Amino acid sequence: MPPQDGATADFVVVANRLPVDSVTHPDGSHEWVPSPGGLVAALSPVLAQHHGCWVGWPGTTDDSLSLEPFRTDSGILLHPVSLSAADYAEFYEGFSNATLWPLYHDLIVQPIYQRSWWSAYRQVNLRFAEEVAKVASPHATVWVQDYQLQLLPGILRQLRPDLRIGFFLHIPFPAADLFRQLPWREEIVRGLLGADVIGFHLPSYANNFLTLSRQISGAAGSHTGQPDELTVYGKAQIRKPDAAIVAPDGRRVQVAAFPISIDLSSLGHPTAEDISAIRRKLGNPDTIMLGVDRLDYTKGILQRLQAFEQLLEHETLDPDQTVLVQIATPSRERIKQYQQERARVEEAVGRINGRFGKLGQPVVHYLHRSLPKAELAACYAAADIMLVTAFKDGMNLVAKEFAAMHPDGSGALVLSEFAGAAEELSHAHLCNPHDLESVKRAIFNAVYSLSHQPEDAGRRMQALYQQVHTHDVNLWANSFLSFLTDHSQGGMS
Ligand code: ADQ
Repeated sequence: MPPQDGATADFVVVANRLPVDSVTHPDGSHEWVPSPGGLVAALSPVLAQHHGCWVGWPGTTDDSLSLEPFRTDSGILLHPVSLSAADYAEFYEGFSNATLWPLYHDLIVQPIYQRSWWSAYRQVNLRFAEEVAKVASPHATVWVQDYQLQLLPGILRQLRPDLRIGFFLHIPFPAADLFRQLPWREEIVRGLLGADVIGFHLPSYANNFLTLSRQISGAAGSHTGQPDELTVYGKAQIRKPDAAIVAPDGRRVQVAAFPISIDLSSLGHPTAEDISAIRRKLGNPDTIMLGVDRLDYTKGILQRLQAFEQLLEHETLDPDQTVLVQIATPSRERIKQYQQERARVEEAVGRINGRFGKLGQPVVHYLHRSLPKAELAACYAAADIMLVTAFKDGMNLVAKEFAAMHPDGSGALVLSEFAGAAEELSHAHLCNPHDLESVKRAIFNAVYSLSHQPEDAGRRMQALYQQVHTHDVNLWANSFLSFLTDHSQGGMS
């Protein structure tokens, strides 16, 4: 991957993270290894076709490592933006994940409003914008990703008015009354309004943004007066018209919903032997339940464990015939609330196994690590019941990955009403994670349907599979990009 000095691109993706991991070999030599993900897979064809560039932080604050731009084997230019240890603490852990993350997830924990973090957020957004301004060709299309970079569209609009700019938010957008807590609310809204198109997963998030931008009038621009009925791109029913707002500089900014999905081709294809090997390792129980999450307080892992425990306690579930596998990826481990959540989850796992396990036969199998995609796919395929009990989730790709691994209609999905995915995956056993009885009922219904109503269970899972199969991440990316092309001046053709 040789450095490519001075290269520019007519399609630029900007995300907090570059799709690479830093690997240091035993001999001390260092290498950047591409890290595959749904977003990269979906955007690779467009990036390759347009000699595209990805701008982002490479995931390390070690400034001794080379931070020159380089090309991947498939020809995508990766353009690193450096973050110091202080940036990481204040911009990433602080403002992004201890201020915005809890605020945007409906205050599951209290957001911290700290002026020094805000200042770091502004500085890092400015730095990203300067790097994008360097690599974007005249009239390039720039697609900005997620809550860490909400000021970027506005700054970029000033630095490079020739660019076509799209923004997509991967997490929920909260109700205006919650958002208005944020001391820097006008600046964030103004930053977003630098884009030509602002995309959300759901119409409700888009409507929250429209309501807010109308309330913060003057600073954020005025509404066009069109009804707030939003087109949902990439969904079967398309409702028109789109909503738009007029930015303070007179541009018309489109606001629309594009529900993200998964890359079906990168999920892996576990064999029957892979699946029975997992079931064997777990003692061949009748029912395998599975949870797969970043260890985040928004995901409702603890409540899921409590519901499982109570179902064992009341003998609704048989500990000799049921196991729960919980795979929790380490996440944001230096933030206090994440440490507390991990301690509570691990305490519950220990308690449940202490109460209901036997020697060599735990009822909860808990892994605090990331699994390779192939292994994860085998777990999805081996599981009978997937538990997705998030208190709030922009979309939740895990629910879609599970559905994709059950083309034969086997299995059942328990899904929180508060995950964006519930809007499309309405054939799941929906539950309210704030109500333990509701979670227990959904788990019970899933178990009961598999054992007593196999035809109904099969119909439900097949409907889920069809939805995911026909609405993948490529549809999402293409819908967004063609909408952006149709609703802005300039940019790539
Ligand atoms: P996340 O909060 O990270 O994403 P999610 O959508 O479920 O949540 O995506 C997690 C991804 O990580 C999945 O692809 C999953 O396979 C993978 N993963 C999780 N645990 C893993 C493990 N232990 N080992 C290996 N892989 C694991 C944010 C928003 C979501 C939104 C996405 C995409 O919070 O609401 O759906 O972005 O927009």
